[in-house]
Amino acid sequence: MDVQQIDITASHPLALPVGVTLDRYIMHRQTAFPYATGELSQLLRDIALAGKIIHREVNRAGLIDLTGGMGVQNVQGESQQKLDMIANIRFKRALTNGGEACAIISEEEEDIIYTGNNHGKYVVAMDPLDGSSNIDVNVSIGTIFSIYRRVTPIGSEPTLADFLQGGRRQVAAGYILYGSSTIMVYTTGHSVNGFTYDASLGEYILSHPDIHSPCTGQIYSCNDGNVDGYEDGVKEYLTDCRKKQYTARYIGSLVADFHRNLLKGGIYLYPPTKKSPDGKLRLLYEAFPLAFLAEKAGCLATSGNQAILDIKPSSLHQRTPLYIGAPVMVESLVDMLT
Ligand code: FDP
Repeated sequence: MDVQQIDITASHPLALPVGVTLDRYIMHRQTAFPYATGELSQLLRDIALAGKIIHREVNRAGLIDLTGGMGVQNVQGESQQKLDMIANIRFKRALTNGGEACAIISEEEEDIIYTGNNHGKYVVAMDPLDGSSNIDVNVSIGTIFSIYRRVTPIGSEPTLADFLQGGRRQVAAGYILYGSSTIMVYTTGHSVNGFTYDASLGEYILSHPDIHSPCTGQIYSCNDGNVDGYEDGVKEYLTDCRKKQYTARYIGSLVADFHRNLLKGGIYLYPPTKKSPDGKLRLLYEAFPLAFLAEKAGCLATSGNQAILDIKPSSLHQRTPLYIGAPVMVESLVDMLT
């Protein structure tokens, strides 16, 4: 039988490279810093691994009875969904087994979670699965994480002080969005990069290198049902957006709304409301990580009277108003606040 020879050169479609994997990227970045020990790299890999497991669970949730509530409330007084609990367990396990995190705080638990790795140099604040109200209806949800180098001595038991350092002390922050595809976006304080998960390979592939957000945009994102309770400046800003015929887009999953606006240019607003006079979103594991990442991508994040990253945290589950997105839009909103 004649075997036909196919000439597969490097430019042939069959020979195209799959791209840079997250592991390779992390390793490459690590070698750029001569004193890097690899512990932060390992921590990021642990988070990415837990993200793969959540991706799997989210994708089959409707098939294996993972939708719906647990019938209990979390520390925030919100009803806990099965996937919330599963994500919490997965992340705790990945970070505990990975060995680099000495403690974790999570939206799902009131107190500090001690991993037992007292020799670990890092602490992690996280919302394992954000956007719970979207879980049962196949709408995008996400994980948000924030990493600090501990301030207590290595070998000792971590304390509250390790978590209340302030947003500018984060060494890395990011999110994993489980959407039409799963993407992990993070920064270690330099560039912001996005890695799309290829489930057939089991690898995240660099798909959004060096993200720079547009300096302005035409999308505004807030819960319109709450507008009556917003302060006058916010109402005025929204009226202005409507006059300019901007586009209203609100998924109700912070990660998804943030990600869209980061790429397309826009502003996300969660002002104080009658129900949540201090704002709804949590400072340590929602606002801080997204603000850190936003600033590195050229955006701004404010509570209305100060930069989110300048807020001095005082408790683990503290809330804050949040206005985050394209700098021109955030600045013009702030100008209208009294
Ligand atoms: P959820 O309560 O569904 O977990 O983090 C809280 C959050 O979602 C954000 O993801 C989302 O942007 C916001 O709350 C939605 O709140 P509203 O339903 O009040 O708009």
